[in-house]
Amino acid sequence: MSKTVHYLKDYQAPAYTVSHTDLHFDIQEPYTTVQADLAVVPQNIGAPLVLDGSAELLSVRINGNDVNDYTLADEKLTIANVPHEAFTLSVATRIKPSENKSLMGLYASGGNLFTQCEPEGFRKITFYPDRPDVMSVFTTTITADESRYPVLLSNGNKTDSGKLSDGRHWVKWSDPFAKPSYLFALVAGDLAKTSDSFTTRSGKKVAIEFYTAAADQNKTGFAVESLKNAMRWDETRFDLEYDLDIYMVVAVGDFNMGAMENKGLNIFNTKYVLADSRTATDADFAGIESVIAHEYFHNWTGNRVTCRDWFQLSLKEGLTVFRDQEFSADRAGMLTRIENVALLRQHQFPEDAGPTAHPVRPASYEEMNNFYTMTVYEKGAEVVRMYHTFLGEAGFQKGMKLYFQRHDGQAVTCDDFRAAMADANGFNFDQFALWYSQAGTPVLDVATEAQNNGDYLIRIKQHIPATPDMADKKPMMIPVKIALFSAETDSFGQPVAFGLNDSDALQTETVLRVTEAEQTFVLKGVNRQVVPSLLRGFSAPVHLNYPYSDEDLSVLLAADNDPFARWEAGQTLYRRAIAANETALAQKQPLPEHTKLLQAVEYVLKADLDAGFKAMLLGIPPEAELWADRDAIDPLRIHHAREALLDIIATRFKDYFYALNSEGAQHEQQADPATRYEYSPELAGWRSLRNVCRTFVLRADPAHIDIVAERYAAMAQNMTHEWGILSAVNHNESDKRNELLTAFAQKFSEDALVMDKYFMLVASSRRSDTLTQVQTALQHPKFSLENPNKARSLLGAFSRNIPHFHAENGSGYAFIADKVMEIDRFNPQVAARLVQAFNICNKLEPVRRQHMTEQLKRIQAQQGLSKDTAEIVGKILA
Ligand code: B3K
Ligand code: ZN
Repeated sequence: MSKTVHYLKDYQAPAYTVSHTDLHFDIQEPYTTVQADLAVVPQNIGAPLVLDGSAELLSVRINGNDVNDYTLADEKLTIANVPHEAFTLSVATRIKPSENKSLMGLYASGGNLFTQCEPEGFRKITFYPDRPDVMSVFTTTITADESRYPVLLSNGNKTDSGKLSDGRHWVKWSDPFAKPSYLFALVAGDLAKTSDSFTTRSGKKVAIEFYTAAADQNKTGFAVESLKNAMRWDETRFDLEYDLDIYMVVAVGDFNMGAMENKGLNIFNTKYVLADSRTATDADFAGIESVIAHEYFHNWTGNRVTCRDWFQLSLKEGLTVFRDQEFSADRAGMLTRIENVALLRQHQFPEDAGPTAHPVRPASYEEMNNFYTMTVYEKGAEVVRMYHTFLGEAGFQKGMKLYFQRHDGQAVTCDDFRAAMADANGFNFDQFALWYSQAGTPVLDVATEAQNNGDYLIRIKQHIPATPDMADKKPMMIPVKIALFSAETDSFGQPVAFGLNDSDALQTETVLRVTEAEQTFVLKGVNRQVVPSLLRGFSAPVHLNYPYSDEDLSVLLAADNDPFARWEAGQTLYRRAIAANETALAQKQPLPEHTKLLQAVEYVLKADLDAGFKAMLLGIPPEAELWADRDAIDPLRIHHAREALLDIIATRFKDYFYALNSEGAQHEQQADPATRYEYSPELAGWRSLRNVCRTFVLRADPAHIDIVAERYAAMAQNMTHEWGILSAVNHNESDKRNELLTAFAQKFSEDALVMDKYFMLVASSRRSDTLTQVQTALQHPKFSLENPNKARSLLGAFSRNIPHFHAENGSGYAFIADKVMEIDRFNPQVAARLVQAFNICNKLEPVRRQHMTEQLKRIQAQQGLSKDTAEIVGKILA
């Protein structure tokens, strides 16, 4: 296949727009025919009309007359001569949803039909200017057999319906808000409806309808409540109300990602809708709350104001992730921010340092689906958060107001957003534009100096590492939030006030505006020994280096009033300890004592802290994070160094872990029996702490599996506990572990989402026979490679299993490469995700690099490889 690269710099406004789109779907077996009538408005008179499409074309008419003079090539329909005035273009196409395994366009799942159009799925349905800056008012009529497809849904409000003589029926939907084709949706099938409603602040009653398989209807309650909470929150925090009379959510088991914000008709992966405490973990509940909110928030940030082109994806995604993060933080508390940062570091930082690194606004792409990335989403959200950090809540909201005032109903760019933030506040964000165009995680090297006159100097140097797309980078505008804490005995751990210049009042926290390659900031009136707390709240997505002593870090861990900074101090201590282990192991020396670190862990175990926070403080940085800035990586060496630290902590504090686990149990017993096992942030905190304790206990004492197995039945009232227990015993080499997992799979064999958990456990084990068990699981009657959730659970999890994926003989790489090639034949999007496990290739030590390169070349040579997978593999091998 010839490779086409799309460039941001080549953007051109559409030559033709479509003011109205009238669609007629006639659903038959096995074909669905689609009649599309477009009210086309020439913008560039005389230009050829070019439409995107890959469906089977049946006919083309203009103003009712057949058109035969067109060309059809490379998924484009070109008509050279079209009227110079507005005209009606009618296109008929035919598609076969039951054979569509790519899950883009119109496809079948469990006998029902669903669509996924973002970014370029609409062209699989009909021929259309399938680009986000063509916004059109849609009406959609669906005709189908009534017994097989009693439910027929599309965007907007239901405006008409009727029955036909032959057992067929039809429904017409009208969406009054102009939208791009990627927000189109259609659902047809036999689905159960859960109804609710929400009254907006201005008194409008909105119908809420959730559609699921009948057997799942009893699991929608939490998602419905989450939606109502999100609707209320967006009114209070952002002054944004819902605009249609109905909001529908449909759950589907076969879905390429989490969910999709189609106007008025969200389509969701079942994973982000269905939950009860017996089958979903607390983390699943939190995930549902945030994804439901995220898709709802898109109604304004994404749908009412959309993207001019796909390079601007972060305009809607970064902003909407920021909004959902803020929502979750308001609901679940301070730990949310730490979770966001941990996720960013574990997944986005490696992306930014690897072969697929790209700016928040990419400059080019081959396959747009490859750019729904951690960079566009999570780093994009950090970029939005930085505006907030510079402007404060009030200033940020002023910017949002202006953004909607200027751009409601438009398709715009990240620069338009930046301009709204700047203009509403009189703040110069010119230099800030670099956050959209420069990839790579900036590195800040910080030094401090206390002077005799009480001045405290903070010197910050920044540099942005080269990425494959760009070598030399300019200094960026970076908000660095700081505070100082006393290191003196009489005032130990107290915040220390400072002035920023002679006239300023004293303060205890400030945001330094870093703009130069090297810059010095002076804090005045600091007349004591202090420990600086830097990058509080993780005020910018950067690496920050500062020569803290272990002593300093203990001060921050114990006394900092910023939860992120406290956690970060602990993380730094862990990182150092792992590095020290690695050196010792390499030199075949005894492991270090880790005195300071173990004191810190003991402090955490004993301290009067929120249970969830304690659990988080006991979390050791994952391997993927430890690989940052390294090359010639031996993944197993780092893995063993990390494991050794975990062993030390487990052995040393075994009694604490037993005790804390019992304390958690008591806490749970004191809760109201009716809500004891239900999701709530407080109980979730205890449950996560208990699960951390269980893991350490099983590590220190593998024989404890017998007792765990006995208690298992009593604990099996709640999936968080079941999951925690099974995760803790999952690495155990005894048969008991296999028995427990098998019993779990039997108990939940009819629940697809719990079976995903089972497959994930199988694939995540450190047991020596894991690859064999994974291969066996491929044959499990409940496994299907065609189901993305299943593929991700088993293969995605295996590709993150360090000792097995990175087995020195290359067997893990060969196995995943086989599966990438197999999946690529029918679902390129899922394959292109999975193949990114190979992103680390060029940073590996030579033997593994060689193994990985061989596999990548084998994939690259596959006949008919999708452009999705080809783009990623090409970048890794480049
Ligand atoms: N906008 C969709 C993602 C579409 C992904 C296409 N590969 C979901 C979301 O971000 O809300
Ligand atoms: Zn989104």
